[in-house]
Amino acid sequence: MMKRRTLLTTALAAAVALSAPAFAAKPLVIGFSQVGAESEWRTANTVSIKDAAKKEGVTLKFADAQQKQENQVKAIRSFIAQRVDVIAFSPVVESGWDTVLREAKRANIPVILTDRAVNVSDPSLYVSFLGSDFVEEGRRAGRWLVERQKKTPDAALNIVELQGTVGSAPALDRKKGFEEVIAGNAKLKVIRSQTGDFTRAKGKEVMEAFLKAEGKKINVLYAHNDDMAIGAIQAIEEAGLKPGKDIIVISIDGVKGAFEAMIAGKLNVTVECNPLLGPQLMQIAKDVAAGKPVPKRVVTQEGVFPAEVAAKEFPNRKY
Ligand code: GZL
Repeated sequence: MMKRRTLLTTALAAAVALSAPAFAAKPLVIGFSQVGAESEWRTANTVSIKDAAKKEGVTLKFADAQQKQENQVKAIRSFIAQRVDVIAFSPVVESGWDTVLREAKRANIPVILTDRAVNVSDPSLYVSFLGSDFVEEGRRAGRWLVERQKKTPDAALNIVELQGTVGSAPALDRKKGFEEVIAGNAKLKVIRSQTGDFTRAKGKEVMEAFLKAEGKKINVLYAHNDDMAIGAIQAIEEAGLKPGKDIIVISIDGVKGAFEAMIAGKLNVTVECNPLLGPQLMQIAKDVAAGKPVPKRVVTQEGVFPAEVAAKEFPNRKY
């Protein structure tokens, strides 16, 4: 009798185990507020984040702010109302985030910064910042030019600068790093500096104004991203000058368009700024949600690509 009862109990337990659906953990829900779609870099960044979320089975609520801070604040408030597990965003500008990030903190929703930094009074308002060192990117651009200038030691080089979005971390820091390196070099002088808002159209428009005002006095263009450089290259050609020769062109990002311009001899160097942050973002978000410690700062690894290596490197480019 005992034997039969044990057999029956075992059979019942097996039946229950087989029939009960595997207890699937609820998928992680991340609310992501993206700057916009202003550049090749941004497009690659968005693709990386969406692909990584899909691969990790993360539910991604994605909002494009069209480069407006008020849209990012609205999106973050919406994520709080939806009780997402984690909020991540690339802040379009550095300041103006304290209030909404305090609301996220009060709601116990951790915030991860990707790509760009914020200026907040309380660093506990975000758990981690994953992105490039923009000051170093500006230094790398400056170092390339200092070395280039040594080839013509007696020539003074007048530089025009296309800055990124006003108030954004990459614009502030890339300007700072570049100036730090060229400071004290009497042969290198920035004669005009204005924002092109990281877009091709605005970069072309501002370069046209620079050319109108300074004409052949311009020896170098330093653009805070490849998209503005590519727009400026069109303006330089339309002015009857040769970009990459009559005007040295230096830019940052390392997108495919920059490699194509270097191969065509129209761009002299691009400083890489890696947009492929998706996998690292998903890992940090999962760790945060699981209550694991995460690094406060994760700096992405990047290089510098002068025109001489563009053709060889191009097939390896992932964005
Ligand atoms: C840099 C990123 C910048 C890129 C631009 O991490 O924030 O914004 O350099 C993009 O191309 O628009």
